[in-house]
Amino acid sequence: MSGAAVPQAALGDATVEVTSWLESNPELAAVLILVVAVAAWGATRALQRFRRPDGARFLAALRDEDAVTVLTHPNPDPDAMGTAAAVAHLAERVGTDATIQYPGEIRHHQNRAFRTVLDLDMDRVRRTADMASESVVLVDHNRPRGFQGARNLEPVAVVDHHPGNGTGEVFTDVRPDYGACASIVAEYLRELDAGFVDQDDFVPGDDDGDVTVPAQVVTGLVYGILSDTDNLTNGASPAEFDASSFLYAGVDQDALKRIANPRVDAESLEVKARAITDRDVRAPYAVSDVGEVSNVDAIPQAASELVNLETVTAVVVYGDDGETIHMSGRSRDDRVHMGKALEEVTDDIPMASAGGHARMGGGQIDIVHMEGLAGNGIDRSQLTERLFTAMGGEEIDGAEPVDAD
Ligand SMILES: [Mn+2]
Repeated sequence: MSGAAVPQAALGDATVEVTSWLESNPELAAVLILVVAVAAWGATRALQRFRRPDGARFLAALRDEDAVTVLTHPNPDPDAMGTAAAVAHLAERVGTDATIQYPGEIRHHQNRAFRTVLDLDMDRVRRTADMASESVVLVDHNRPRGFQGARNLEPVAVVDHHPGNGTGEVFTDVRPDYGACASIVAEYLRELDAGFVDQDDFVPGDDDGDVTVPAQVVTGLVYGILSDTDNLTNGASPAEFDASSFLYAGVDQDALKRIANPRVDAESLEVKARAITDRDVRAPYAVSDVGEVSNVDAIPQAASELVNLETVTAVVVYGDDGETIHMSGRSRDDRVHMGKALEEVTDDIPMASAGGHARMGGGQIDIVHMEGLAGNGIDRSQLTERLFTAMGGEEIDGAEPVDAD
Protein backbone atom coordinates (compact mmCIF):
# COMPACT_ATOMS: atom_id res chain seq x y z
CA MET A 1 0.00 0.00 0.00
CA SER A 2 2.69 2.46 1.01
CA GLY A 3 4.63 1.48 -2.13
CA ALA A 4 2.06 3.27 -4.31
CA ALA A 5 2.76 6.59 -2.68
CA VAL A 6 6.45 6.60 -3.57
CA PRO A 7 6.11 6.69 -7.39
CA GLN A 8 3.30 9.23 -6.97
CA ALA A 9 5.67 11.53 -5.17
CA ALA A 10 8.45 10.80 -7.68
CA LEU A 11 6.10 11.64 -10.55
CA GLY A 12 5.14 14.89 -8.84
CA ASP A 13 8.81 15.79 -8.46
CA ALA A 14 9.46 15.03 -12.11
CA THR A 15 6.57 17.25 -13.22
CA VAL A 16 7.86 20.14 -11.18
CA GLU A 17 11.33 19.65 -12.61
CA VAL A 18 10.11 19.58 -16.24
CA THR A 19 7.90 22.62 -15.70
CA SER A 20 10.67 24.68 -14.23
CA TRP A 21 13.01 23.59 -17.02
CA LEU A 22 10.49 24.66 -19.65
CA GLU A 23 10.01 28.02 -17.89
CA SER A 24 13.71 28.74 -18.06
CA ASN A 25 13.92 27.69 -21.77
CA PRO A 26 10.89 29.30 -23.51
CA GLU A 27 12.25 28.86 -27.11
CA LEU A 28 12.89 25.18 -26.56
CA ALA A 29 9.42 24.83 -25.05
CA ALA A 30 7.91 26.37 -28.19
CA VAL A 31 9.87 23.99 -30.42
CA LEU A 32 8.81 21.07 -28.27
CA ILE A 33 5.16 22.03 -28.53
CA LEU A 34 5.50 22.37 -32.33
CA VAL A 35 7.14 18.94 -32.57
CA VAL A 36 4.38 17.37 -30.50
CA ALA A 37 1.72 19.10 -32.60
CA VAL A 38 3.26 17.96 -35.91
CA ALA A 39 3.61 14.41 -34.61
CA ALA A 40 -0.04 14.39 -33.51
CA TRP A 41 -1.16 15.74 -36.90
CA GLY A 42 0.93 13.11 -38.70
CA ALA A 43 -0.47 10.33 -36.54
CA THR A 44 -4.03 11.48 -37.23
CA ARG A 45 -3.35 11.59 -40.96
CA ALA A 46 -1.83 8.11 -40.86
CA LEU A 47 -4.84 6.87 -38.95
CA GLN A 48 -7.23 8.46 -41.46
CA ARG A 49 -5.29 6.90 -44.28
CA PHE A 50 -5.42 3.58 -42.50
CA ARG A 51 -9.14 3.92 -41.97
CA ARG A 52 -9.91 5.15 -45.50
CA PRO A 53 -12.12 2.54 -47.15
CA ASP A 54 -10.31 0.12 -49.43
CA GLY A 55 -12.22 1.34 -52.49
CA ALA A 56 -10.92 4.89 -52.07
CA ARG A 57 -7.37 3.72 -51.38
CA PHE A 58 -7.47 1.47 -54.44
CA LEU A 59 -8.75 4.29 -56.62
CA ALA A 60 -6.00 6.57 -55.27
CA ALA A 61 -3.38 3.92 -56.05
CA LEU A 62 -4.68 3.64 -59.63
CA ARG A 63 -4.79 7.42 -60.02
CA ASP A 64 -1.09 7.65 -59.14
CA GLU A 65 -0.14 5.63 -62.24
CA ASP A 66 -0.08 6.86 -65.85
CA ALA A 67 -0.93 3.40 -67.14
CA VAL A 68 -1.54 -0.02 -65.67
CA THR A 69 -1.60 -3.58 -66.93
CA VAL A 70 -4.37 -5.52 -65.25
CA LEU A 71 -3.00 -9.04 -65.21
CA THR A 72 -4.95 -12.26 -64.68
CA HIS A 73 -3.58 -15.72 -63.94
CA PRO A 74 -2.54 -18.01 -66.84
CA ASN A 75 -5.94 -19.47 -67.69
CA PRO A 76 -8.33 -16.64 -67.03
CA ASP A 77 -11.75 -17.71 -65.77
CA PRO A 78 -14.83 -15.49 -65.46
CA ASP A 79 -13.91 -14.32 -61.95
CA ALA A 80 -10.46 -13.19 -63.14
CA MET A 81 -11.81 -11.63 -66.33
CA GLY A 82 -14.78 -9.94 -64.65
CA THR A 83 -12.57 -8.50 -61.93
CA ALA A 84 -9.99 -7.37 -64.48
CA ALA A 85 -12.66 -5.57 -66.51
CA ALA A 86 -13.93 -3.74 -63.42
CA VAL A 87 -10.41 -2.75 -62.32
CA ALA A 88 -9.59 -1.52 -65.84
CA HIS A 89 -12.81 0.48 -65.80
CA LEU A 90 -11.95 2.11 -62.45
CA ALA A 91 -8.44 2.94 -63.70
CA GLU A 92 -9.74 4.63 -66.83
CA ARG A 93 -12.28 6.43 -64.73
CA VAL A 94 -9.42 8.23 -62.89
CA GLY A 95 -7.49 8.97 -66.06
CA THR A 96 -5.12 5.98 -66.02
CA ASP A 97 -4.69 3.94 -69.20
CA ALA A 98 -5.52 0.30 -68.59
CA THR A 99 -4.83 -2.85 -70.59
CA ILE A 100 -6.07 -6.28 -69.56
CA GLN A 101 -3.50 -9.00 -70.18
CA TYR A 102 -3.10 -12.70 -69.44
CA PRO A 103 -0.42 -15.35 -69.77
CA GLY A 104 -1.51 -18.78 -71.03
CA GLU A 105 -4.75 -19.37 -72.87
CA ILE A 106 -8.45 -18.65 -72.56
CA ARG A 107 -9.76 -22.18 -72.57
CA HIS A 108 -13.22 -23.70 -72.31
CA HIS A 109 -16.10 -22.44 -74.34
CA GLN A 110 -17.74 -20.74 -71.33
CA ASN A 111 -14.69 -18.57 -70.82
CA ARG A 112 -14.50 -17.66 -74.48
CA ALA A 113 -18.23 -16.90 -74.57
CA PHE A 114 -17.71 -14.69 -71.55
CA ARG A 115 -15.05 -12.70 -73.32
CA THR A 116 -17.10 -12.42 -76.51
CA VAL A 117 -20.43 -11.47 -74.94
CA LEU A 118 -18.82 -8.87 -72.67
CA ASP A 119 -16.63 -7.68 -75.55
CA LEU A 120 -13.49 -7.76 -73.39
CA ASP A 121 -10.23 -6.60 -74.89
CA MET A 122 -7.48 -8.87 -73.60
CA ASP A 123 -3.93 -9.42 -74.86
CA ARG A 124 -1.77 -12.42 -74.24
CA VAL A 125 1.68 -12.00 -72.68
CA ARG A 126 4.54 -14.46 -72.86
CA ARG A 127 7.22 -12.44 -71.09
CA THR A 128 7.57 -9.34 -68.95
CA ALA A 129 8.52 -7.29 -72.02
CA ASP A 130 5.03 -7.92 -73.47
CA MET A 131 3.38 -6.02 -70.63
CA ALA A 132 1.55 -2.93 -71.86
CA SER A 133 2.93 -0.88 -68.96
CA GLU A 134 5.47 -1.03 -66.19
CA SER A 135 2.85 -0.91 -63.46
CA VAL A 136 1.00 -4.17 -63.04
CA VAL A 137 -2.14 -4.83 -61.02
CA LEU A 138 -2.69 -8.52 -60.23
CA VAL A 139 -6.24 -9.77 -59.95
CA ASP A 140 -7.48 -13.17 -58.75
CA HIS A 141 -3.94 -14.32 -57.86
CA ASN A 142 -1.29 -12.78 -55.68
CA ARG A 143 1.99 -13.93 -57.23
CA PRO A 144 2.76 -13.43 -60.91
CA ARG A 145 3.15 -16.71 -62.80
CA GLY A 146 2.98 -18.32 -66.20
CA PHE A 147 5.28 -16.06 -68.23
CA GLN A 148 8.98 -15.41 -68.61
CA GLY A 149 10.21 -13.09 -65.87
CA ALA A 150 7.15 -13.65 -63.68
CA ARG A 151 9.30 -14.24 -60.61
CA ASN A 152 10.96 -10.84 -60.81
CA LEU A 153 7.83 -8.83 -61.48
CA GLU A 154 6.75 -6.62 -58.58
CA PRO A 155 3.10 -5.68 -58.94
CA VAL A 156 2.00 -2.24 -57.86
CA ALA A 157 -1.30 -3.59 -56.53
CA VAL A 158 -2.82 -6.97 -55.70
CA VAL A 159 -6.52 -7.79 -55.35
CA ASP A 160 -7.20 -11.46 -54.69
CA HIS A 161 -9.13 -14.07 -52.73
CA HIS A 162 -6.60 -16.93 -52.81
CA PRO A 163 -4.34 -17.82 -49.89
CA GLY A 164 -0.77 -16.63 -50.32
CA ASN A 165 1.45 -13.80 -49.23
CA GLY A 166 2.07 -12.02 -52.51
CA THR A 167 1.82 -8.26 -52.09
CA GLY A 168 1.65 -5.11 -54.18
CA GLU A 169 4.11 -2.26 -53.66
CA VAL A 170 1.35 0.27 -53.06
CA PHE A 171 -1.85 -1.66 -52.46
CA THR A 172 -2.62 -5.18 -51.26
CA ASP A 173 -6.07 -6.59 -50.58
CA VAL A 174 -6.11 -10.37 -50.27
CA ARG A 175 -9.18 -11.94 -48.64
CA PRO A 176 -8.92 -15.73 -48.62
CA ASP A 177 -12.27 -16.05 -46.84
CA TYR A 178 -14.06 -14.71 -49.92
CA GLY A 179 -15.51 -17.02 -52.58
CA ALA A 180 -14.73 -14.71 -55.48
CA CYS A 181 -12.38 -11.86 -56.27
CA ALA A 182 -15.29 -10.08 -57.94
CA SER A 183 -16.96 -9.63 -54.54
CA ILE A 184 -13.99 -7.57 -53.33
CA VAL A 185 -14.22 -5.21 -56.29
CA ALA A 186 -18.01 -5.05 -55.90
CA GLU A 187 -17.37 -3.84 -52.36
CA TYR A 188 -15.09 -1.09 -53.68
CA LEU A 189 -17.86 0.00 -56.02
CA ARG A 190 -20.34 0.12 -53.19
CA GLU A 191 -17.94 2.14 -51.00
CA LEU A 192 -17.42 4.53 -53.89
CA ASP A 193 -21.19 4.87 -54.17
CA ALA A 194 -21.07 3.76 -57.79
CA GLY A 195 -24.10 4.16 -60.01
CA PHE A 196 -25.12 1.78 -62.77
CA VAL A 197 -25.90 2.77 -66.33
CA ASP A 198 -27.07 0.94 -69.43
CA GLN A 199 -24.29 -0.03 -71.77
CA ASP A 200 -25.63 2.28 -74.51
CA ASP A 201 -25.95 5.25 -72.17
CA PHE A 202 -22.42 4.97 -70.87
CA VAL A 203 -20.15 7.83 -71.93
CA PRO A 204 -16.59 7.48 -70.65
CA GLY A 205 -15.49 10.50 -68.63
CA ASP A 206 -18.99 11.97 -68.54
CA ASP A 207 -19.74 11.19 -64.94
CA ASP A 208 -19.08 14.47 -63.11
CA GLY A 209 -16.79 12.91 -60.54
CA ASP A 210 -19.17 10.08 -59.73
CA VAL A 211 -18.25 6.50 -60.44
CA THR A 212 -20.64 5.01 -62.97
CA VAL A 213 -20.34 1.45 -64.11
CA PRO A 214 -21.71 0.13 -67.39
CA ALA A 215 -23.87 -3.00 -67.44
CA GLN A 216 -21.12 -4.97 -69.17
CA VAL A 217 -18.77 -4.57 -66.19
CA VAL A 218 -21.50 -5.31 -63.64
CA THR A 219 -22.58 -8.44 -65.52
CA GLY A 220 -18.98 -9.61 -65.64
CA LEU A 221 -18.64 -9.29 -61.87
CA VAL A 222 -21.88 -11.17 -61.22
CA TYR A 223 -20.94 -13.99 -63.54
CA GLY A 224 -17.49 -14.12 -61.92
CA ILE A 225 -19.15 -14.65 -58.55
CA LEU A 226 -21.55 -17.26 -59.91
CA SER A 227 -18.86 -19.23 -61.68
CA ASP A 228 -16.36 -19.22 -58.79
CA THR A 229 -19.01 -20.40 -56.32
CA ASP A 230 -20.98 -22.84 -58.46
CA ASN A 231 -23.95 -20.47 -58.53
CA LEU A 232 -23.52 -19.57 -54.84
CA THR A 233 -23.70 -23.22 -53.77
CA ASN A 234 -20.02 -23.93 -53.16
CA GLY A 235 -17.54 -21.82 -51.18
CA ALA A 236 -19.67 -18.68 -51.15
CA SER A 237 -19.28 -16.36 -48.14
CA PRO A 238 -21.77 -13.68 -47.08
CA ALA A 239 -19.72 -11.30 -49.25
CA GLU A 240 -20.81 -13.10 -52.45
CA PHE A 241 -24.49 -12.81 -51.52
CA ASP A 242 -24.05 -9.15 -50.53
CA ALA A 243 -22.20 -8.35 -53.73
CA SER A 244 -24.78 -10.14 -55.90
CA SER A 245 -27.57 -8.24 -54.24
CA PHE A 246 -25.77 -4.91 -54.66
CA LEU A 247 -24.88 -5.59 -58.32
CA TYR A 248 -28.33 -6.90 -59.26
CA ALA A 249 -29.66 -3.49 -60.31
CA GLY A 250 -26.92 -3.04 -62.89
CA VAL A 251 -26.90 -6.45 -64.56
CA ASP A 252 -27.67 -6.98 -68.24
CA GLN A 253 -29.92 -10.02 -67.76
CA ASP A 254 -29.79 -10.90 -71.44
CA ALA A 255 -26.00 -10.96 -71.55
CA LEU A 256 -25.89 -12.97 -68.33
CA LYS A 257 -28.12 -15.60 -69.91
CA ARG A 258 -26.00 -15.75 -73.05
CA ILE A 259 -22.78 -16.28 -71.08
CA ALA A 260 -24.32 -18.98 -68.94
CA ASN A 261 -25.63 -20.90 -71.97
CA PRO A 262 -23.14 -20.47 -74.79
CA ARG A 263 -23.92 -22.22 -78.01
CA VAL A 264 -21.78 -25.29 -78.22
CA ASP A 265 -19.74 -25.26 -81.37
CA ALA A 266 -20.35 -27.98 -83.92
CA GLU A 267 -17.00 -29.68 -83.45
CA SER A 268 -17.49 -30.12 -79.71
CA LEU A 269 -20.73 -31.94 -80.43
CA GLU A 270 -19.10 -34.01 -83.13
CA VAL A 271 -16.21 -35.01 -80.85
CA LYS A 272 -18.68 -36.01 -78.15
CA ALA A 273 -20.58 -38.10 -80.67
CA ARG A 274 -17.36 -39.71 -81.88
CA ALA A 275 -16.25 -40.42 -78.31
CA ILE A 276 -19.51 -42.22 -77.69
CA THR A 277 -19.73 -44.23 -80.93
CA ASP A 278 -16.05 -45.18 -81.05
CA ARG A 279 -15.76 -46.03 -77.37
CA ASP A 280 -14.09 -49.22 -76.29
CA VAL A 281 -15.98 -50.39 -73.21
CA ARG A 282 -14.61 -53.05 -70.91
CA ALA A 283 -17.06 -52.55 -68.10
CA PRO A 284 -16.84 -50.69 -65.88
CA TYR A 285 -14.15 -48.77 -67.79
CA ALA A 286 -14.16 -47.07 -71.18
CA VAL A 287 -11.50 -45.56 -73.42
CA SER A 288 -12.20 -43.58 -76.56
CA ASP A 289 -9.77 -42.31 -79.18
CA VAL A 290 -11.42 -39.43 -81.02
CA GLY A 291 -8.54 -38.96 -83.46
CA GLU A 292 -7.43 -35.55 -84.63
CA VAL A 293 -9.41 -32.52 -83.46
CA SER A 294 -8.91 -28.83 -84.12
CA ASN A 295 -10.07 -27.79 -80.65
CA VAL A 296 -8.61 -29.96 -77.91
CA ASP A 297 -11.02 -28.45 -75.35
CA ALA A 298 -13.64 -30.77 -76.83
CA ILE A 299 -11.77 -33.74 -75.31
CA PRO A 300 -12.44 -33.04 -71.60
CA GLN A 301 -16.02 -32.16 -72.49
CA ALA A 302 -16.40 -35.53 -74.20
CA ALA A 303 -14.87 -37.29 -71.17
CA SER A 304 -17.38 -35.59 -68.84
CA GLU A 305 -20.17 -36.79 -71.09
CA LEU A 306 -18.91 -40.37 -71.43
CA VAL A 307 -18.46 -41.01 -67.71
CA ASN A 308 -22.20 -40.53 -67.28
CA LEU A 309 -23.00 -43.53 -69.47
CA GLU A 310 -24.57 -46.43 -67.71
CA THR A 311 -22.15 -49.26 -66.80
CA VAL A 312 -19.17 -46.89 -67.08
CA THR A 313 -17.51 -45.62 -63.88
CA ALA A 314 -14.19 -44.39 -65.22
CA VAL A 315 -13.25 -43.19 -68.65
CA VAL A 316 -10.39 -41.74 -70.63
CA VAL A 317 -10.93 -39.87 -73.89
CA TYR A 318 -7.94 -38.94 -75.98
CA GLY A 319 -7.32 -37.23 -79.27
CA ASP A 320 -4.59 -35.16 -80.86
CA ASP A 321 -3.89 -31.85 -82.51
CA GLY A 322 -1.51 -33.39 -85.05
CA GLU A 323 1.53 -33.33 -82.77
CA THR A 324 0.41 -33.99 -79.23
CA ILE A 325 -2.07 -36.47 -77.79
CA HIS A 326 -4.33 -34.87 -75.21
CA MET A 327 -5.86 -37.25 -72.67
CA SER A 328 -8.69 -36.46 -70.33
CA GLY A 329 -9.95 -38.85 -67.67
CA ARG A 330 -12.95 -38.91 -65.37
CA SER A 331 -13.66 -41.34 -62.57
CA ARG A 332 -16.65 -41.77 -60.32
CA ASP A 333 -15.15 -45.02 -59.10
CA ASP A 334 -13.29 -44.91 -55.76
CA ARG A 335 -11.01 -47.68 -56.97
CA VAL A 336 -9.68 -45.55 -59.80
CA HIS A 337 -7.51 -42.56 -58.93
CA MET A 338 -7.58 -40.98 -62.38
CA GLY A 339 -4.61 -38.64 -61.90
CA LYS A 340 -2.38 -41.48 -60.74
CA ALA A 341 -3.61 -43.85 -63.48
CA LEU A 342 -2.70 -41.33 -66.20
CA GLU A 343 0.64 -40.65 -64.54
CA GLU A 344 1.43 -44.33 -64.64
CA VAL A 345 0.49 -44.66 -68.30
CA THR A 346 2.93 -41.93 -69.32
CA ASP A 347 5.65 -42.79 -66.82
CA ASP A 348 8.20 -44.18 -69.30
CA ILE A 349 7.31 -41.96 -72.26
CA PRO A 350 9.78 -39.11 -72.72
CA MET A 351 8.40 -35.56 -72.81
CA ALA A 352 4.97 -36.72 -71.62
CA SER A 353 3.17 -35.25 -68.65
CA ALA A 354 0.06 -36.35 -66.84
CA GLY A 355 -1.60 -36.09 -63.46
CA GLY A 356 -4.61 -34.81 -61.63
CA HIS A 357 -7.02 -35.62 -58.88
CA ALA A 358 -8.83 -38.84 -57.98
CA ARG A 359 -11.89 -37.96 -60.04
CA MET A 360 -10.33 -35.95 -62.80
CA GLY A 361 -7.05 -36.14 -64.63
CA GLY A 362 -5.35 -35.14 -67.82
CA GLY A 363 -2.16 -35.55 -69.75
CA GLN A 364 -0.24 -34.81 -72.90
CA ILE A 365 1.99 -37.04 -74.93
CA ASP A 366 4.15 -35.98 -77.82
CA ILE A 367 3.26 -38.46 -80.60
CA VAL A 368 6.80 -38.77 -81.96
CA HIS A 369 8.15 -39.57 -78.50
CA MET A 370 5.33 -41.98 -77.75
CA GLU A 371 6.03 -43.98 -80.88
CA GLY A 372 9.73 -43.85 -80.02
CA LEU A 373 12.46 -42.14 -81.97
CA ALA A 374 13.83 -45.57 -82.92
CA GLY A 375 10.42 -47.12 -83.37
CA ASN A 376 10.67 -48.66 -79.90
CA GLY A 377 7.73 -46.90 -78.33
CA ILE A 378 4.02 -47.69 -78.33
CA ASP A 379 1.22 -47.00 -80.79
CA ARG A 380 -2.31 -45.78 -80.12
CA SER A 381 -3.83 -49.21 -79.64
CA GLN A 382 -1.13 -49.99 -77.09
CA LEU A 383 -1.90 -46.70 -75.38
CA THR A 384 -5.53 -47.79 -75.12
CA GLU A 385 -4.43 -51.13 -73.58
CA ARG A 386 -2.26 -49.29 -71.07
CA LEU A 387 -5.17 -47.06 -70.08
CA PHE A 388 -7.36 -50.06 -69.33
CA THR A 389 -4.54 -51.70 -67.39
CA ALA A 390 -3.92 -48.59 -65.29
CA MET A 391 -7.62 -48.06 -64.55
CA GLY A 392 -7.83 -51.72 -63.52
CA GLY A 393 -5.04 -51.09 -61.04
CA GLU A 394 -2.57 -53.46 -62.65
CA GLU A 395 1.10 -52.86 -63.32
CA ILE A 396 2.06 -51.59 -66.73
CA ASP A 397 4.88 -53.31 -68.57
CA GLY A 398 7.14 -50.55 -69.81
CA ALA A 399 7.86 -50.33 -73.50
CA GLU A 400 10.76 -52.68 -74.14
CA PRO A 401 13.74 -50.61 -75.06
CA VAL A 402 15.02 -52.04 -78.31
CA ASP A 403 18.62 -51.50 -79.34
CA ALA A 404 18.88 -49.35 -82.41
CA ASP A 405 21.43 -51.83 -83.87
MN1 LIG B 1 -11.41 -16.39 -58.33
